[in-house]
Amino acid sequence: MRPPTFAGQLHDARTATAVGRWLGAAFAVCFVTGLISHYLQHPPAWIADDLPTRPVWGYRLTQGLHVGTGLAAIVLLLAKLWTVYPRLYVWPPVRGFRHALERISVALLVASAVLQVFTGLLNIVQWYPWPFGFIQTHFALGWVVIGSILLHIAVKAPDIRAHWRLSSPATLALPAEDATDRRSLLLGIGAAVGAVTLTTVGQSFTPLKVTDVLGPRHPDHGPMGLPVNRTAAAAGVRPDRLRDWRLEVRGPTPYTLTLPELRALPRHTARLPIACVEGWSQEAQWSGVRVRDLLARAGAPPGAALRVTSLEVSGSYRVMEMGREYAEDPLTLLALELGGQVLSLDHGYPARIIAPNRPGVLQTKWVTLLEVL
Ligand SMILES: Nc1nc2c(c(=O)[nH]1)N[C@H]1C(S)=C(S)[C@@H](COP(=O)(O)O)O[C@H]1N2
Ligand SMILES: [Mo]
Repeated sequence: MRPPTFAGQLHDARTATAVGRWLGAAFAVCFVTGLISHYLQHPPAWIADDLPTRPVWGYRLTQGLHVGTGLAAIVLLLAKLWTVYPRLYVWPPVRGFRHALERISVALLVASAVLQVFTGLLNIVQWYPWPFGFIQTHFALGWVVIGSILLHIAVKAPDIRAHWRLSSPATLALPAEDATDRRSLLLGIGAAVGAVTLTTVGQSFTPLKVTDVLGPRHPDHGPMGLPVNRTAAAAGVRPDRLRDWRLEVRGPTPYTLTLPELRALPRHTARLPIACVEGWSQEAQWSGVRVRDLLARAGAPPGAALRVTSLEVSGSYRVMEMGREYAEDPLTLLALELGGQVLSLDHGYPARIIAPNRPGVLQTKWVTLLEVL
């Protein structure tokens, strides 16, 4: 078999370097913000009590960046694969041990990066056409991707260095007429990244919400002007199950409150965002009872952590644990109202948690039990 020849001139090291550094930057931001997200949502025991509750919009920013750079990486990855795909036809396919290792590392990088960005994309539209759990796989694969990128950079360092600058001798040695085509290609890729970003970033960056036409969520669309990730119906929370709702608080001096009793307690108001791990976020005004007041009334010792249980029948977010920093924070509320109105059933009526700088999945709705830990 004879390898095909390629008429296109832009499958060279200069183009690969130019696209590769944007892709590398996108993956780097995506990886770091992904780690932040993971450790806020699943903190190891030794940091669970010391997570930062400020800035209140911290998770909103990092998760917006995570999904934004992940979407940009899809475009950049496709462009980069187009640039380098003629290498698939290199003949002979393996020239020796070192070359074989290099090709295996590229195969690992391509496979893990493609799988990572596309499963991430399907996750933000909540479509899971695979048998494995998304969160653990996405987390593990993140390490594989970042490791294989570092390996790739190390292996390609001489090429990258030689083509880093337009004025590098190796770049100047390339045919001059390609420079114009390359500029057009890079402009096209930039325009595509810009278009993807502009049409989706408004789902968390609300100043651009008017251009959010392709984001899975619009920050204003939903009951009470706020999106809903999982409705009461989807969570199996039926209105008739709420008729004799009570808040039970377990601690050294346990107690139970009816809804009128809970409503009679001192109220506080906080402007805090809900920032979903799937990328959308929106700020809102919440009012309710401070969690730390509820814990103090149960005789909780200072610095106690908390377990919160929803009356949702089943689901991964039925039970949530909250470390000391959140439990003590004056902005952490058992919210009863949103925007001055009683919570709707989909937003967690009669009571839901809202805490600063926390992933949306931990803002438990339909709360019925608090346990001092
Ligand atoms: N009990 C319970 N609480 C929950 C969820 C859930 O599935 N069950 N979903 C969470 C998720 S993923 C998000 S993003 C927020 C969204 O809150 P909202 O629907 O009021 O906007 O609720 C959180 N609280
Ligand atoms: Mo979410």
